[in-house]
Amino acid sequence: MTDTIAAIATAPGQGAIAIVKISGKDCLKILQALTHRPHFAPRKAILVDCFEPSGDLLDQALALYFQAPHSYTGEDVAEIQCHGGVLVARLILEACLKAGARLATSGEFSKRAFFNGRMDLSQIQALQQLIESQNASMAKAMAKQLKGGLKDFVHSVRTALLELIATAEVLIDYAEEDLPENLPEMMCAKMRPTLEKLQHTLEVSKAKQAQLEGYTLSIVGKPNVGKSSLLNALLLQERAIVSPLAGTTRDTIEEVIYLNGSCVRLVDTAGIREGADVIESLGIARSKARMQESQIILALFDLSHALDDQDMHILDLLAKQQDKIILVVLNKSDCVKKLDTPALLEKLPFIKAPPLVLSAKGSPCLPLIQEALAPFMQTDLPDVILPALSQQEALEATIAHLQEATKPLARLELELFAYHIKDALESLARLTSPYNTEEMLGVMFSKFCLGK
Ligand SMILES: Nc1nc2c(ncn2[C@@H]2O[C@H](COP(=O)(O)OP(=O)(O)O)[C@@H](O)[C@H]2O)c(=O)[nH]1
Ligand SMILES: [Mg+2]
Repeated sequence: MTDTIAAIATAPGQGAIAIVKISGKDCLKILQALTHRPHFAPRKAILVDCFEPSGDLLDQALALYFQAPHSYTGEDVAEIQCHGGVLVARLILEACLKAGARLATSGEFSKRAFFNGRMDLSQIQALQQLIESQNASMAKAMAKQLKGGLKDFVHSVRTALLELIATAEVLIDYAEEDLPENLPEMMCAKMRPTLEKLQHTLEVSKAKQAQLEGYTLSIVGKPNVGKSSLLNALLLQERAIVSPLAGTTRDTIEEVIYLNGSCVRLVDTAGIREGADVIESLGIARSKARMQESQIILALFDLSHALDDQDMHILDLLAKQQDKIILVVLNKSDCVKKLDTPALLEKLPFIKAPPLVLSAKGSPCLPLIQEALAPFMQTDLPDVILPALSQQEALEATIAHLQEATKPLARLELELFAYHIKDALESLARLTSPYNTEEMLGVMFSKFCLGK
């Protein structure tokens, strides 16, 4: 970490501004070479001209200088906010490299922040999840953890476990006959709130996993019920081809919309039916696979037709997807009704939500779907949530060690009890402090984008 690193921190593309970041001891020197300006007051936005080493002017930009240790990485840091687009930031970065910086690797700024004690592992992870978050509540929860919410949680559990060890160690010095009779119960009772807290956090974290990743919603039904029409209505654009010919949609069509505070990937699928040709059959297989991967299914039926074998086949498929959020949508409400709705619903006793009656062709569908799904997409999140698998594993290990600790208690083996609690403490520490191997840190930071 002795060299100075630089990278473009913003996404490539036609944005209005782009940011080049520099960190390391030569930061000021590079800034001076780039701008021909001798002095930079820390934490002040300064309008600068940026030059190539040849002397050619590259851009007019805003430069910000942060003096170590008061910076993101804990080192000298500079940010150059230049004009966006694909080229300007690249040229400025190249000028920085020519002036002595080295191109940063993915996540290297955050890695330096970590090694310089600016952030612990829980905060680094929260930061990554904040960037990845597809859901407003998850993003808010991660922002709290970035500020240290998870660190505080770990600290409170740690304090409780240390107290347990302290109690055990005092009692170890007692002769066996002097130990309180109810010792196992007493210690278990002392441990219980912590154990319950950890178990609850683990449960919630697993259950809310999908919220970090956003939802996938697939629109399924037999051909011609109006799936593509509904997709178009939800996207407010003619994205999919709509036609009265059965089998028009042969591939899955996917677009992301923002619904009830979440990014939702909408999937329009090929109508599911028997006896389709080879290409359509491939599309149907894909539809079924996407349906299985979805968290939400809109099951479409056509009000203008009586229930037939193809609908029955859809009903069979739905019966195998009972763990999902399924909404029955009765389409073509503008037509003469031939569908026996009560008979249909009778076959779907596992669906809790009332069916939604609409016309994909005629009426605005987005508010209706949004409202119908709102109760199932509720996003109350606790302050502490651990979306990363490695975090959940650390929590699981902590819980397992605590459970293991109760066994020697029954035999009044306090040393062994304390030993297991120490193991629990070690597992818990994986949430906030360095992993013991460089390799694991490497894996973690490599997931970061360049410039973070
Ligand atoms: N009357 C009426 N026709 C509809 C409605 N929704 C779709 N259609 C028509 O039904 C046919 C099939 O629609 P499409 O969206 O391609 O169905 P898909 O095969 O399920 O994707 C087209 O002719 C649509 O115009 C609706 O709400 N009312
Ligand atoms: Mg279609």
